[in-house]
Amino acid sequence: MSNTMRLYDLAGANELARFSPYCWRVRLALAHKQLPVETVAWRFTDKAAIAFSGQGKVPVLVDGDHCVVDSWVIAEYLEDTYPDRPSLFGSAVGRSLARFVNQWTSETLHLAIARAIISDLAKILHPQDMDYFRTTREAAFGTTFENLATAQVANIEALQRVLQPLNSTLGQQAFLAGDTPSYADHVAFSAFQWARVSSPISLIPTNSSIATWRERMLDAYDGLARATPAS
Ligand SMILES: N[C@@H](CCC(=O)N[C@@H](CS)C(=O)NCC(=O)O)C(=O)O
Repeated sequence: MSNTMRLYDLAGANELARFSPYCWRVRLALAHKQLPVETVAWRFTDKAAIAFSGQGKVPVLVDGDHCVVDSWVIAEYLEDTYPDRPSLFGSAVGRSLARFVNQWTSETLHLAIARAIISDLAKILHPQDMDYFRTTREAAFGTTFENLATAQVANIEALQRVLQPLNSTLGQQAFLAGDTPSYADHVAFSAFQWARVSSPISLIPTNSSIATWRERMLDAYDGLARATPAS
């Protein structure tokens, strides 16, 4: 496999605005495993650029002759292909529990965050993506971005209830994985990185356990996530 992998990574109008939570999971996993990567800025409507992967979503990771898609599949690929590097899961039990965090984040946390930030996110997209994004996401949410913007305060309040178990857990330990971060942290934190890059609104109280953990994750891996500017 090659020394430097290639990651197709979702970007906004500003090429530095890398906002995909799924791509962030992979970037943090690669940093954790100390594997260098070259990212390629990709937009939602650049389907032709990733047609070689056989599907239309990022992350797409190219490692030598291997092309791997889907963030969870990529995490398992990295863990199993590079077992001599720091582990993403720690153990078989850790892998199974990280899978739960993966599913909870994708199926519950993302929806709650999206309702709060999507009207802001729509404004940072590349112009070529704006119509596509509005059409597909308004259909998915069954309402307009304008209606979601009007309900932003209520949606942020609803998010706090979703976040309660995450907050109480992080009140008792520095990271979801314990004393140091691993893939469960990469997954959950990437949702907050998505919000940070996409929207100027504050989703969590600054004195909360999640906020303290978020700062730790922004500093992790030599400040990889912090190096991407906030919205
Ligand atoms: N299950 C996939 C989800 C990937 C995904 O939904 N990626 C979004 C960007 S965050 C995407 O590429 N969407 C393309 C589109 O909506 O057309 C994973 O974990 O990687």
